[in-house]
Amino acid sequence: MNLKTIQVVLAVLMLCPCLALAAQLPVAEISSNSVLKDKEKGIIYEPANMLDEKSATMWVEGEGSAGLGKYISVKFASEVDLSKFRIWGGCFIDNDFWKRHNRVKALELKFPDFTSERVELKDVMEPQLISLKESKKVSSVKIYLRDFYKGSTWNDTAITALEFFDSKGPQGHLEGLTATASSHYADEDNTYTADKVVDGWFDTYWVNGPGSGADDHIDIDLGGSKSLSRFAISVGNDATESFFNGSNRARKVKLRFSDGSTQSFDLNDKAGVQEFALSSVRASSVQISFAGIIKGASNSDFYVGEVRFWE
Ligand SMILES: [Ca+2]
Ligand SMILES: [Ca+2]
Repeated sequence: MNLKTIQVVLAVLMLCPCLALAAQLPVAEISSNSVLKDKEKGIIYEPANMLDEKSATMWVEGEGSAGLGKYISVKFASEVDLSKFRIWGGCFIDNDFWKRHNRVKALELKFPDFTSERVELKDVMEPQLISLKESKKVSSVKIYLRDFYKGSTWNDTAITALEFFDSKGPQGHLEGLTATASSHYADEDNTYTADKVVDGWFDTYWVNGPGSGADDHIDIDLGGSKSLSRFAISVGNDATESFFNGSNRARKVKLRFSDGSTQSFDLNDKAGVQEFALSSVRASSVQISFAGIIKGASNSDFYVGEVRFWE
């Protein structure tokens, strides 16, 4: 196991505490026989980018063509019951970039027992959950690019994220949450609105409006009454260490649940997602506020990348 492989496994394990319960299948190694390298910008569009839960990182095939016939090779940590996979086909930075790149139209999954299955994707900027005709007991799979929707600018086919599941998945953190906030940093493109804390990407952020963040709150609608057991949050701009230190963070996070109860947690002043076990509580919404604000070195913008809840 090389260092990169270990990093991928660790990243997946840290992001998915639910793994012990299966549902999402841990990937031990991901590679491709075609990778785009932008030497000028020093960017490698490597396959591990599909596992990092970031919208601005992706795998891109490195051919002059659209890369048809090239493949992604996935090795699981053990033998798994592969039943479904979820794919973010194309470049998910924003709608403009999504249209400019090729999108995936058809894939062929080849299994170690020499069987295969072709699947078709819609041309929509949304994750697509694909169920296999029958679940396969495998420790690896190869995924071939078979067809594409043509981008308006670049003949590059991108995949931003991939997830694999057994028949029980997806069964991780709650999905389909909505969020509003007491304020947000206003720019033309609505880059920093509250919905960014529940969009699944660690590299998209809610940023507060005026003030340090101490007077702000985020309201999460859970989409129904849920029995909550666990909570995770990513506070601060974690794009780089200097961005992280440059902006405001917080020492404490407080959750006020729709039943009126509250729970507070101490935050470490470090980039990345932090997880907490909740005292069991049933709620349909949660208001999140912050205390113990740490001043940024270069600005007083308060960032939150993601908020997650588990039943
Ligand atoms: Ca990514
Ligand atoms: Ca986000």
